[in-house]
Amino acid sequence: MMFWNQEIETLERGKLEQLQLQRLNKTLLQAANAPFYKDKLTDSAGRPVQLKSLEELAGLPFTEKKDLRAGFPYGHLATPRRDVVRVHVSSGTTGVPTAVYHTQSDLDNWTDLVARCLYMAGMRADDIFQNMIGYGLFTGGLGLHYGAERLGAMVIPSGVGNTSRQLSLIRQFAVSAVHVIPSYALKLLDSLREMKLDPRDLGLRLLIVGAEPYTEEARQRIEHSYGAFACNSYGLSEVNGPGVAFECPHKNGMHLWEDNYILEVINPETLEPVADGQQGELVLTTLCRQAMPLIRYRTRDLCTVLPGPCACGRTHRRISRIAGRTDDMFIIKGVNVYPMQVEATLMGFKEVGNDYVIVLTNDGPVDYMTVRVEIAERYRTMDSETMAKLSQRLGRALRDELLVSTRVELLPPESIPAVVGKAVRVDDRRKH
Ligand code: ADP
Ligand code: K
Ligand code: ZN
Repeated sequence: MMFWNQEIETLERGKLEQLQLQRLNKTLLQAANAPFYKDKLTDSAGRPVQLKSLEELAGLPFTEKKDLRAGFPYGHLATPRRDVVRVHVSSGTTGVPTAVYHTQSDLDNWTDLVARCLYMAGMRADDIFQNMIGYGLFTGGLGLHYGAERLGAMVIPSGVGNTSRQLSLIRQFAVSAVHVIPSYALKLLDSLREMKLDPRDLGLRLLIVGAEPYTEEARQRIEHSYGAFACNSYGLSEVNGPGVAFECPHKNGMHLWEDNYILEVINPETLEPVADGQQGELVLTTLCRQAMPLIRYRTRDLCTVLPGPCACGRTHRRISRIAGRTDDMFIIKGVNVYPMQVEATLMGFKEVGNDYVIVLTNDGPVDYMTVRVEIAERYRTMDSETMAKLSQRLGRALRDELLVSTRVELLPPESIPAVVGKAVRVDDRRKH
């Protein structure tokens, strides 16, 4: 058996779209119970908005992160409070928090989606799965936890931190699959080396890697180092968390589950749809949620829809790796730069180690970009002349890719301190 739910995963496009329309209209009725959508989803005569075709969705307004903030805490809740059994709250470090609510049926559905993803990636009931990711308000922990349990795998809820404990658990229980964020999967390689352990000897066969942007180059490094399939996992709390889009073993983009979400890709400036294959902002409409349906939610994540069918037989369309978030972009000397462009260049060099940070500074009106990057352990003893040449080569490669001159500062392995949770790629110290 290749599928968790063959009928849904391979549903013929026409039928899938019929199902979407039917679920969309149900969602519109449900959403209208939320204070935020009440007026937006009723016409002038007070009748609920219902659509005759999926194309008509483009006529409805977007929902944005700032709307969720403005509505905090209950503005987007579409069920009576007594039906809610879980809430996830965003960190709020960048401003007002946002809350996302789930009924029991929402949680069951989310769990089933995650199980579908994991099954697609090759996880089975005989796998031993270590969930090395934050539990609690962050959705990555509980989301993967329940999904893997549903599938029947044995779950070790190790959470984040305490690297030596994590590694002992992996070895003691002969763990076969883990869930990690990419920056930690790379950092872990340094710890393994220090402990004189070969990452391949851990015996992992599957790494579920997601929660933050990373490049194909970083994935290949992870796969090669651990000798395992590093499967890309995408999701966001606002529309559940993990389980939105996931790679199949063909590794050609992530299937986005269109029985649960309607996907659009728009130009973030004009808000017009872009063609398949062109990069834009992913916009999602939920189709199965009760407590907190979202209509045309602007994710701020940039990707493309990949044209053509996938050899695995699933009919749900695929999105590319996320190129970055619209809010990760920085402007330097008038040029727009995404951290992932820097990562893609760096990770292409075998001399480059496992962590980097982009530092932005200024001298009056002139901005400078410095890429501080660790060198790989086996090049630690490089002489100063070779070092200078390497930093020149990196500088040139970055300039060719970004069209901005960049200073490169080479650091010994492990000099950039580890952070708990998602990596911070840009340190903007500019004062204007
Ligand atoms: P926060 O917004 O606080 O980071 P979330 O946990 O909801 O909280 O994070 C979701 C975001 O993480 C996505 O919108 C996306 O930017 C990023 N993300 C998640 N998975 C991936 C992935 N596989 N590739 C790139 N970015 C990802
Ligand atoms: K089991
Ligand atoms: Zn596929």
